[in-house]
Amino acid sequence: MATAEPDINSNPPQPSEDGPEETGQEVVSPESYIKHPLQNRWSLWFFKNDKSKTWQANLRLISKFDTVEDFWALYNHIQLSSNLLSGCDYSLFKDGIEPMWEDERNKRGGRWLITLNKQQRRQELDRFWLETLLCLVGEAFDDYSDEVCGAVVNIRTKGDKLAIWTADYENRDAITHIGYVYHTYRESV
Ligand code: MGP
Repeated sequence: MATAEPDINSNPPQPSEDGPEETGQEVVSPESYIKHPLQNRWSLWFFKNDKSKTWQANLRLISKFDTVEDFWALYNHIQLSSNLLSGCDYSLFKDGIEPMWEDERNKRGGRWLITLNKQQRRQELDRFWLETLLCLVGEAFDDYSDEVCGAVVNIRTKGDKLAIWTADYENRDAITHIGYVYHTYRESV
């Protein structure tokens, strides 16, 4: 797990009237320097449609993270989906699962797909994608979160798409629950 080191030397604490004068040391709560771990480590991938290359060769791993802070650092650093060129994708998958049908964990899987109309790119795409990301990293699917492999946003001229990829097309309870939570989460935010 990645954790931040407390920077104890750069700003030595000064004894104060109400502080612990005896030792000259300030007690720093771990909350202020330990990052908040996520249940899973996640990988963010980027796809750029270069027709001279194969589909797989156009896929690039951007970064991995496993803490709340590193998720936001990455999210705030990259372009919003609505600023990407048509033909591009972002994919967020659990570490160890590649964002493609061929991966062992996806082979028997399916997806919940949301198709957007052209106006929704400007008005809703970025919010929907952020909500999708938060559902994943926040493990919003209760007992069925293990059945989630990842999520994809496709930026397309014909209409953008968002999807959550699930692991087993035969696991009816899991698929229904994941679809229900995904739908109600988006409706409620
Ligand atoms: P797409 O990017 O999922 O959707 O698939 P798009 O561009 O909206 O096209 P449509 O077919 O849904 O209308 C486009 C193409 O990319 C596919 O037909 C495949 O050739 C290729 N492709 C997409 N995915 C997700 C995969 C994958 O997982 N593995 C491989 N090998 N090719 C893929």
